[in-house]
Amino acid sequence: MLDSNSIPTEGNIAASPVVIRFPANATLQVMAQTNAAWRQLVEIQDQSTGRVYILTGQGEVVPMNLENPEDGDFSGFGGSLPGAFSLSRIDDPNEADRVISVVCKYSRSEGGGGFDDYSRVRVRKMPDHGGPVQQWELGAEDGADDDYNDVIIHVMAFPAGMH
Ligand SMILES: [Ca+2]
Repeated sequence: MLDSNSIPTEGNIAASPVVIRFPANATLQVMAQTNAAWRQLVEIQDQSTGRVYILTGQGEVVPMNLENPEDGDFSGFGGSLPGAFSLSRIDDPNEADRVISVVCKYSRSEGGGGFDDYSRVRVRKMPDHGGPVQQWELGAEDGADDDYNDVIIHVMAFPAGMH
């Protein structure tokens, strides 16, 4: 397990799950797309709420589909963008941090299911230039060509007051 607080800003390659830690009072926006011939699946677990978000997709430059939006705790922004959703902030003052874990899998089968293989994931903490928004980019590689874009996940944490 890789904690994003302990990695440098340049690319790190990790096995799943990748862990991202951000302030609990931030709203989180997640955007995901595929660039892959094989079907891709992303499991994002919000360790504060226990909720798990399942994204699937396949093809070149295709926004991933959130399979279980009924399970979400969403804020009002971001949900109208293809491949994007936003998690509401936590107002509990005792919770300083919030953690999500991300697992990327893929399937070589043509039918449904069969997500038996784990991708490698490269994580970049994007420079914040002293600003309040924290950003991460995750690139998953399913082993076909080492370009680390089979899934691209962009995570942004907006501090309270910005949304
Ligand atoms: Ca690839």
